Amino acid sequence: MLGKLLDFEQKGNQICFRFENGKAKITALTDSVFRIFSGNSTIRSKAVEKSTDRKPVELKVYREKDGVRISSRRLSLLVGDEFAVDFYWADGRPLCREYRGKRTYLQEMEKEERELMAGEGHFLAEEKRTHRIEVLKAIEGDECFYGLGDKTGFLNKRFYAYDMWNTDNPDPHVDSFRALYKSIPFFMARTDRGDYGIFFDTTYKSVFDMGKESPDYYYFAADAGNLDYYFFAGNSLPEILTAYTDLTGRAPLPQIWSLGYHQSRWSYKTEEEVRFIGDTLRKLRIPCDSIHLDIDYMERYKVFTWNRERFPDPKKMLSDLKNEGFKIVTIIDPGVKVEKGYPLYEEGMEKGYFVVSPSGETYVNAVWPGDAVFPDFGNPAVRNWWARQQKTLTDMGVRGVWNDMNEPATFRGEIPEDVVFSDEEQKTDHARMHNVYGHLMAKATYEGLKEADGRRPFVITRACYAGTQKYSTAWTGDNHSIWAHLQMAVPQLCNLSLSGMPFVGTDIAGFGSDATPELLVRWVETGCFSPLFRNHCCLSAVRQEPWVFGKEVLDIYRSFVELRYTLIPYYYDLFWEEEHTGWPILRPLVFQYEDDPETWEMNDQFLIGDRILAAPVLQQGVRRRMVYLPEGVWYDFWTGEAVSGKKAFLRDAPLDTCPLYVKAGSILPRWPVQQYVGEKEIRELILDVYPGEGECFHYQDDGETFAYREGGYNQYRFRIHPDGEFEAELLHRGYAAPYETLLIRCRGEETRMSFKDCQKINRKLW
Ligand code: MIG
Repeated sequence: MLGKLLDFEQKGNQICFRFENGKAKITALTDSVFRIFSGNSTIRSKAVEKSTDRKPVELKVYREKDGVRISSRRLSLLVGDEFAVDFYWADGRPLCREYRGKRTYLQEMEKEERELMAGEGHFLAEEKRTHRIEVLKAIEGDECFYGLGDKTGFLNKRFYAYDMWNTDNPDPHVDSFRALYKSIPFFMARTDRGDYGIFFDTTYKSVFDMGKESPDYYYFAADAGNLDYYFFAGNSLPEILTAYTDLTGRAPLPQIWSLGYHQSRWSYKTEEEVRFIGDTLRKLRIPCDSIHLDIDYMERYKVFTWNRERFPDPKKMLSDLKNEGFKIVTIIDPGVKVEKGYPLYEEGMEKGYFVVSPSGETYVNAVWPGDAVFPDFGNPAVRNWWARQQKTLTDMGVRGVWNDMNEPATFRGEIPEDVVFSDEEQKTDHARMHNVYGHLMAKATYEGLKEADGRRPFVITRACYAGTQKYSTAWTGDNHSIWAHLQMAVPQLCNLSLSGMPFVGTDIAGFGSDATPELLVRWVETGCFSPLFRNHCCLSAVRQEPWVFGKEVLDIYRSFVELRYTLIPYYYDLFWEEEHTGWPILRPLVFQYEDDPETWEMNDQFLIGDRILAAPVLQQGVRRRMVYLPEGVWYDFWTGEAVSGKKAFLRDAPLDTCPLYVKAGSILPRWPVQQYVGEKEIRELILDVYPGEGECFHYQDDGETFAYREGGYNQYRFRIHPDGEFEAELLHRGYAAPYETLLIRCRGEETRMSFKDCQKINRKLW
């Protein structure tokens, strides 16, 4: 396409190339992060909001026989004809090279065969073979690919192909799906030659074929937009994720209550029902911080309204629930009902805030309220307008906003690609803005909540693009109450985590289809560890609140919600760490132990931070399972037994047990069980110490404001040494209510220590 490489010119970190048929450039962000670009530079990234101008990078650039060599201290790139870019380590070992052969297309069907198959009802993906932009990279060893957002299937994406096109498909999501609600065109490759990541920053529909078409190469491609990708080289997956999230942003520290339990259903339809849910949770002593209101709280599905027949006094209801410790989260869809006299519709029409068809009239499709129009979130004025609407919710006492249907999903077919959307000051089309529609809606919601409420916004979104983590948490949409979806939850959440989205969860016990008692139990045993911990369910499905299947299920359910509440300080520490490093909360084993090949395809175990390993039961009727522990000594969370790792073994897992292991040398900060975060004033920190060598940085603040950004937090360091010596120290004091005592639990013994004066403590524990 670009043809022969003619010449180049270096300006600081940037090298511009002239080819026979066009221009291209490569920019060094650091000595291991490079941006590869060719195209129309007026498109502004939606993922990368901060400037990519970085400190000068020491580069040597010179002509070689096969092209232009760019060497940094860590990497060496060879740029050749057709803008082929090979990445080598500085010592010459190859890391990721362009595939120079021809593509070997997958078998094509005759037109007649396609028609016959379609006639029988087979769904056939459109066959599109070549793309305007195609980057082919060689597969040269035992590459594993991770990331790519919320795709179905397993952890390792090698041999599968996906589309990046935000899609709402209510059928049960299975391995063969090419797209779901989120488009995060970023993956990491673990190879024998080192690790790297690639972020193809295009909002247009793109394709990622990770070796399905051919075992010799993988490719990413698109038909519009720029050739624009970032290459991150690293010694480890954590290093690459840090670099990727440095570029696209990190999830900010959340309000701590949002780490508690959320109860939801489509829908709690009346004030009476919402109060009943709240009362029942408290009566049965199931800790819970939040109840979610689905579309039926609105008046005929009109966003930012309340149905006053069903909810006569929402302000009073929310305030009563607040006194019981409940925060209310309300759903908001993007579609605005077409209705004369509905202020949001009228105002948006008057100001031209809705997307229009190419001939200029407002584009109408249908969603829940019937005919609806769609805010043009690419226009900053529309985002501000939408942001201001959040105040109508916060004024009622709403504490979080749940953005649904923002792919955008529509009932009368997908919005045509040529419908006119804004991209900031430019006019463009749906094809360019589709994949960022939810991202921009979440951004407007975040900013509106921040302005109206002042506290850290709590937003949940279904559709995402790369970088949405800066504004919102996400859930995996309409899963089903089937065992296959409980199994898929583990790799799906791990891959979202590896795509820069740490605050994620599935609908506990499944959305569509009907849960069984056993499925609910096993799902809460797994899902209580997801950062976003919400039980949610479809209108048409049997109820799945914790109490509906009787006492045995309820007692087990409660015990896992309680377990989560005791671990909230640990989760909060992990979010603090994530805001600084980009490391997620849920981690596949490969993230911490990539030198161990056993971890590369581990789909049924995961880590919570670096200290806890969960091996949940994911199959019906199973009462024991195989557990694999990586190197080192681990302690069985339930029995305290020490087990040495690098081996697999069978562990009993009766219905009330999720096998859990804690790494030797871990210190787990814990709190007593509360019915909601903040129910008790906690001035004592529990520290579970697991013998070995390790340290724990523990973080504490007011749990809701941005004061921490000005130093309003406490940070502690706890250490355990192999000889039993324990140390505690307050490293940073900026929050007025530090812990007064520490309760140390180790080897079955409890030791309480005064920490009143925040003096440095040294104590022998054994
Ligand atoms: O197509 O608001 O994924 O969580 O309960 C249904 C009703 C629209 C889809 C969401 C689901 C929510 C439901 N919504």
